[in-house]
Amino acid sequence: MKEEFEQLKDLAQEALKSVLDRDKLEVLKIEFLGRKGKMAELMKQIVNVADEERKLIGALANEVKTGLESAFSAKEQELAGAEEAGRAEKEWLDISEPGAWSKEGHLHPVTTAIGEISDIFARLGFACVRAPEVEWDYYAFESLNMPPDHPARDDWETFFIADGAQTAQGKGEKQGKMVLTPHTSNSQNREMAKGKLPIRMININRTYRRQSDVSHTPMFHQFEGLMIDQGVTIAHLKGVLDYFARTYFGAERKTRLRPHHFRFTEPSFEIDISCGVCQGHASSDSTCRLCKAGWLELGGAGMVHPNVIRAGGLDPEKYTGFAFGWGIERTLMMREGMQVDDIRTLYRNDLRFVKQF
Ligand code: FA5
Repeated sequence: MKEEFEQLKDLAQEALKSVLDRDKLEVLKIEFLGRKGKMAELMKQIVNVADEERKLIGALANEVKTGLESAFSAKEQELAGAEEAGRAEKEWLDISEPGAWSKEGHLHPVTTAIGEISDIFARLGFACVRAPEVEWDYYAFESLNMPPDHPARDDWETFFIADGAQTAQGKGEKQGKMVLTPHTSNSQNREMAKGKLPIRMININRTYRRQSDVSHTPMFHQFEGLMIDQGVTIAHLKGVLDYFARTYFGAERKTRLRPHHFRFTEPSFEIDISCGVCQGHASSDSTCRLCKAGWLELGGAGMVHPNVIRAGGLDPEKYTGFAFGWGIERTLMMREGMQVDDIRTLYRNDLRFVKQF
């Protein structure tokens, strides 16, 4: 039996040499040292050995078993050490490396423009006010010298949202239909009716019209300026518009006032600015996708009509004033370097576009 124990020892030690991971080591350990393993099987046979040799064989068996147990535990430690070293190599952390920044959003260019425009007018003492987006016909049209069946109202291509006769019941408000306000001029009568003079206000709001093409969106923003006091003249209007154009667009951009007709101002103008896409070079011979003949219309302006001042509860003999209403998107598009040749791009939610600003 002596040889058999010696062979078992050699066999186990040979097998140990080729083991490379702890799972295989465990399997091998069970095979040799487990309860039903090779070592246990061999030890069971010691009872068959002659009495005079049994003590000797027993001692040898114990020696082989202890030797193998030590060899297995040494291998175990060796493999654990190697695993640890491998993990340290794979999982090391450079704590001096800069962290990964999370993506930061920013304001939409239209929102930024609204902030900048408000700031410029604030410097001239124009306070921000807000008139409703869902508005009574009265404030959107009638108080602005446009009676219900006046053809001029067709120009505004309005979204009507409810039958005013029903909606207004019991509310004590000025009646008429309800509309999504097609312009910010609905703030004029509301501001005058507050009776606090002089008025220098800016109303920036969303406005709605049934239009969609390269220079029109169904929802857009306007800013409305209104100044009412004694002795306000067209020279004040011109000064304010020029100050805004120079501050927002830069001294090199040109503006022009074109005679126009609005029911709520007299005289009335349209304000144009030289186009930032073609730099004002388009003419009837050379075309620009965005503008007409080098100019883009930004908005309207004029001296507030006496009927509108009267509707606001003020005396037009005593008070005069000017008003203007511009589109924010168009204003933004005309800015140096914007190069946006389709207004709808602003609202397509394409991050490749928005991230440029
Ligand atoms: C008006 O809305 C007048 N309320 C402006 C006004 C105010 C005149 C006070 C006199 C006194 P108009 O319809 O022209 O005017 O529109 C003004 C500006 O809004 C346009 O010049 C343009 O810049 C912008 N605008 C109009 N419709 C759209 C649209 N569908 N999409 C984008 N911008 C638009």
